[in-house]
Amino acid sequence: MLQHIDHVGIACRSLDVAIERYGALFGVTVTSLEVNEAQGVREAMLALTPGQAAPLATYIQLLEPLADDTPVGKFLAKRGEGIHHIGYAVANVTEALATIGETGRVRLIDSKPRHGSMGASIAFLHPGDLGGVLTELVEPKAE
Ligand code: MC0
Repeated sequence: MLQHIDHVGIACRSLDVAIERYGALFGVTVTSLEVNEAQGVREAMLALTPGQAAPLATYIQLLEPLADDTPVGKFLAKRGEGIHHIGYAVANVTEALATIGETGRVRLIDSKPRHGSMGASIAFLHPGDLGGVLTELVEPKAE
């Protein structure tokens, strides 16, 4: 079901500082910069495999909260900067949610897909049922 790591989400206080750091250290550049009001973030996607077709690409996703009372804002207050979640690519997020939901072993934060980075359809699974790892299913936008 899980095809590859689509992205690693990293919570940061300043997106600009984090983008500069990753560029200076690793030479990675911003593929996409977006504000996602529903998720409460300003975010940058930095491709590790530039040139790959979207379904195969892997990204570092830098996340800056839009406010303190957002998921990333609360995470920063409790834990500080660091890895916030892992996003796995799936072929069909609706089907993946249904299959995982049927197990009854994990709380589905999203029962239906939501809008994610770069036009992807996404859904989150609760970290409390996944060994403390906030897990995101990502169906990348078809090319
Ligand atoms: C919270 N917890 C985490 C966590 N965030 N554990 C691991 N990783 C995280 N990122 C833990 C807390 O430490 C706490 O554990 C418990 O979950 C409850 O935390 P809370 O601070 O009271 O927060 P809640 O319960 O209000 O919300 C937690 C929850 C939420 C994971 C349900 O953050 C959520 O819905 N996240 C999914 C959406 C999201 O993260 N959006 C931002 C990225 P203890 O042990 O103290 O009880 S948007 C994005 O990434 C998009 C745009 C994209 O990829 O395309």
